[in-house]
Amino acid sequence: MADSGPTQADGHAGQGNVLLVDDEPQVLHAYGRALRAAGFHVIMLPHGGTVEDVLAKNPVDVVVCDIRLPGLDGIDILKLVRRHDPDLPVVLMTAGGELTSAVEAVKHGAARYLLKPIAPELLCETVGEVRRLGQLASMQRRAFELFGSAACKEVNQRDLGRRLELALETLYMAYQPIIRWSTKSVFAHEALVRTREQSLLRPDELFAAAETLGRLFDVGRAVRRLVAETLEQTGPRCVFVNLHPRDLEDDTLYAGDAPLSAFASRVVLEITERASLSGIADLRERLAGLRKLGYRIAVDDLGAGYAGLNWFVQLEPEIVKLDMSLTRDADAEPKKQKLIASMARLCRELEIAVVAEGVETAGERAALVAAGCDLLQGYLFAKPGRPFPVPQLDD
Ligand code: G
Ligand code: MN
Repeated sequence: MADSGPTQADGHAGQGNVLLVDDEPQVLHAYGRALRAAGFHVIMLPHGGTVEDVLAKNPVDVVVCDIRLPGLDGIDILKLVRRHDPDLPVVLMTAGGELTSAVEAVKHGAARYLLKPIAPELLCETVGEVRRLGQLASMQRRAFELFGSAACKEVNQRDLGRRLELALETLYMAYQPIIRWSTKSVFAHEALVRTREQSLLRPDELFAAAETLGRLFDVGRAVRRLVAETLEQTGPRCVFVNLHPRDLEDDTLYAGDAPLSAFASRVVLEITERASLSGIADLRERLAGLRKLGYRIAVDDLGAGYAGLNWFVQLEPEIVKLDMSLTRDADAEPKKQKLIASMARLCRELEIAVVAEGVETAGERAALVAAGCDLLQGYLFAKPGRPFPVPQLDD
């Protein structure tokens, strides 16, 4: 059918490609001519049935479309164009002042709404203008795709700063008892950092956020201040405090007037074996400084990381804490139990105290005790809680 196919009206396409849809042949040709004269390349359609096909095959910059058409009307075409390209401008034309259609047209994102008869200059000017708007829109979209993720990151970073601030404001310490099984008594408590900021509930998330923002020291200082406040209010208790390896570089840790320094003789600083100590300048002097204040040092999570002999030699820990991966199912795995027994024996010979962490079952407890571990910590006795949870010490 000759009248259902697109009619190519070749001009030089310097001004861009226009898809013109109108069911009145004279109007179609008159507007087509005007646009061509203004330098547009024009594809003319007498109805909307093939719009999708034409859009798929031709680079179209602007769609100019009558609102009243047989079959698909202007609004249908507008919706169809939006699905195809969010930035392709559509100019709708109508003979009457159909207000509802005008409102709908705007709602669906028509760029302009023109009342017929339309002066050729106004048509060309409008098409030229919306074409530029469309180009601008697609450029900004491309820019967002290219650089927007960086911008998003920046926003997230800002958001992260706010969330870390909230986390610091709502920081508190939970305490979990460490049991001396032979006397069924509490040997010490481990202080574990907690926050009410929902997005940073897990300590590893909290520390990752602090590290990203270069605020690790702020977390460490807050922890030590909170522990000091609690120690000030209680009797002679020993508390284990986790130290981020980078905290060793915080000079306030060594200050005699720092909040926790007053209680150093009651504090064991845990340094995890999961992290590296390499790169910490003057480690030996720093450790000596801590001991001079009265702190003892524990290797945390032993068996979970890569600490070698050198690490032990450097830290000379008073205490080691066996990682809970060693504790887990120790009663069901004789090899594990043997390994724990060897480690406990070596530590005894070196006069290093051993704490087995993560004890969850009576079976694990029995296996650990049989392997020579007397200091035990885990959910079996008490979960971490407000100072100070009462442990369950029944057999
Ligand atoms: O790395 P560190 O040993 O400091 O980690 C102690 C963490 O282990 C705390 O978050 C504490 O809540 C958790 N924890 C303590 N006891 C148990 C336990 O018996 N089982 C498990 N799965 N986790 C425990
Ligand atoms: Mn710990």
